[in-house]
Amino acid sequence: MSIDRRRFLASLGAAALAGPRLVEGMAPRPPRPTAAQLAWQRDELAMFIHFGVNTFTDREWGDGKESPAIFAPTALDARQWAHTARAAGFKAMILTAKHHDGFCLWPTATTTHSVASSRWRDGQGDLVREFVEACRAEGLKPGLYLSPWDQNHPTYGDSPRYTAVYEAQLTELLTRYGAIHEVWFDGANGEGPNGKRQVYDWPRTWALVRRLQPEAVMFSDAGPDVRWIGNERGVAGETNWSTVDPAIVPVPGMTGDEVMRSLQQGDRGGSVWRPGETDVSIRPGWFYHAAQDERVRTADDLVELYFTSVGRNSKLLLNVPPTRAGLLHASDVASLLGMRSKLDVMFATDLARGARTTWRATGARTAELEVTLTAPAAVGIIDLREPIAQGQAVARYRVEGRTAAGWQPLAEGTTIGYRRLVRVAPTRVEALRVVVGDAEGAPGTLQLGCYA
Ligand code: FUL
Repeated sequence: MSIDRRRFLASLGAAALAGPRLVEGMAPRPPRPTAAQLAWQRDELAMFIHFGVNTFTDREWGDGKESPAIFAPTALDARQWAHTARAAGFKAMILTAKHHDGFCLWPTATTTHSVASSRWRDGQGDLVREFVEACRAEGLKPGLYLSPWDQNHPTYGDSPRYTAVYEAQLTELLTRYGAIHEVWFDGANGEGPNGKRQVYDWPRTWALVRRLQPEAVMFSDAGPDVRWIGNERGVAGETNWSTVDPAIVPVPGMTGDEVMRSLQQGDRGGSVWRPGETDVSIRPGWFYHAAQDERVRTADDLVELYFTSVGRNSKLLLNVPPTRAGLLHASDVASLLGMRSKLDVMFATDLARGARTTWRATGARTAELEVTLTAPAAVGIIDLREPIAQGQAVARYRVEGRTAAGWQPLAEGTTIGYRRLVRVAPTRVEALRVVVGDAEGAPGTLQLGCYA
């Protein structure tokens, strides 16, 4: 789907929300996260819920011609989704309030193509409300996906008219349901029913969201708050800066090598803080298909995704699509809970607890951390963190371990950021040393944890 996603051809004319303006004569301050971006990153895990008419047509993309009557979940229970998410250690959940087919999961005044025209709950249902209430009941932060591309709405492609409809939909979603923590702007696009192509006004749309929900983070290729990681495989860049040069991806849906590189890796020295979010599905598709019941990722696969996303300074947005009944499938639930217990076991005992730690700058952009364990231990995972509230600095690091035979190199890499999980061949060490060989400005004191 990543190729289709790239077919977002509209809106290339829109200007980006620029980064901080430089006051003449002042040194630029390194970009730092807002409180909302910091909380978003620390949550680590969010669950994505793709649900809608596609669930009932067995398709990945609808065409907007579906009858609302086909939307008929028989046992829908958003609490089961939220309960599972919480039990698996997720902190947030994002629902496709509207996918590309235009079917709205809440009763909207902008179209009759919604749950109100379905048989579900006798046409009285509001899935966005049930979803948000389930999130709150389980202590999860709710987020909403509202596809810009809409194959059903007659105004689509008639740009100012559709922009007004899209804004009215956002206004409903962001004023009726209390705090919404993330607003997800997908990058896929195509032709509208009238054959015209929609030209978006992103700065205007983003400003509306900012006004209605100032604490929400907005996701898209171009942020403005968090960016797409550039693939749907669950893999953040081995190098991953949370800073970007906003001129490289000014609007969602752009293609090209430099765009993809910037999404994957961010930009060293970039003027804007825009961390990457890694979205991937637990199944081959984003929507539920019974034929994929045997192809659910295993608990081990999910642990691997944790390492290639959270462990690379990103956040994992893992899609778990409800069945036609409106429930998460037992196999998916088993993998999620399996992942949780594996992670809990893996990170149960920090072998660096109580260790003696020294941190010293060795130059303007270099430093060394030394951690002497209370007792020698076999180490297989090293957990590095930068104090990102102050920004992100480390550009190259090396980890060494002091073994019975003296200091040995264990691993090396580029960025650290919020969190870098490094797996090494289990090695018995008395002490660990992290040598920062290059940084963007002076690196802040690193934190190190280590696990068997
Ligand atoms: C893509 C969409 O086209 C897929 O259907 C899915 O919603 C994914 C998360 O984003 O761009």
